[in-house]
Amino acid sequence: MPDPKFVPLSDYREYPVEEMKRRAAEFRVELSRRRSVRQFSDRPVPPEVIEECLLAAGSAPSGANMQPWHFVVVSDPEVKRRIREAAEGEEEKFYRERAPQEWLDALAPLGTDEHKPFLETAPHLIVIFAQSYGVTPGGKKFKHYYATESVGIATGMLVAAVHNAGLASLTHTPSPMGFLGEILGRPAHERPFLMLVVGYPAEDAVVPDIGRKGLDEIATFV
Ligand code: IYR
Repeated sequence: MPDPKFVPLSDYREYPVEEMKRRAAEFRVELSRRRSVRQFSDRPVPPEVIEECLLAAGSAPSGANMQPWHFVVVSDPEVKRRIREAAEGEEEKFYRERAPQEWLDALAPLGTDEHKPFLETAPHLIVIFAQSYGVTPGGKKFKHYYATESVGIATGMLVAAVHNAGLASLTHTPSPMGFLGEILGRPAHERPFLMLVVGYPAEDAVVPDIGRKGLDEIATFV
């Protein structure tokens, strides 16, 4: 095992307390403006923006720094069409047969159904894969620690980066999602984690009239 190597923490920045408070509040307000959008414009998005957002996501912390994620950016209309077809097939079964009434009741305020036209309208679908293990160039497998947690963090950072760039997104998880690995030809050690639909919102986009929990509901201070 090689000895650990260290470098100075040269990129850290401390802010004066007042500035720290202002930055914390401003970031909170900025992130609070994010909404999950289901009506997208087909307007193209500069590819550099997607690339920057992916690099931001890839800076997430991960178990043993294994970075157990892979992002597939789908922009090809034919591949989007196949994904929509497969997703709507699963969603139809979900809404008609699989989902218990309790789940359907919980989804009612969102007004969702099996139709997913945004999977073709939006310019990009970013399919996020989690790798439960890595493979060396020689074909040897090695375990990825906390892969799910790590990929969840990276996905959250991707959602924030996309919002910060001024684009809308939707976290979408058709269930089961195995078809994504097949359509996109991903290796066996990758499982689809989530699909992020990305683009400009449609001009007439609407969002459900739902709220967020307050601090006293989401946090306890001991
Ligand atoms: N995957 C379905 C159902 C769905 C499930 C949850 I949990 C949501 O937050 C929203 C939808 C769909 O996309 O319609």
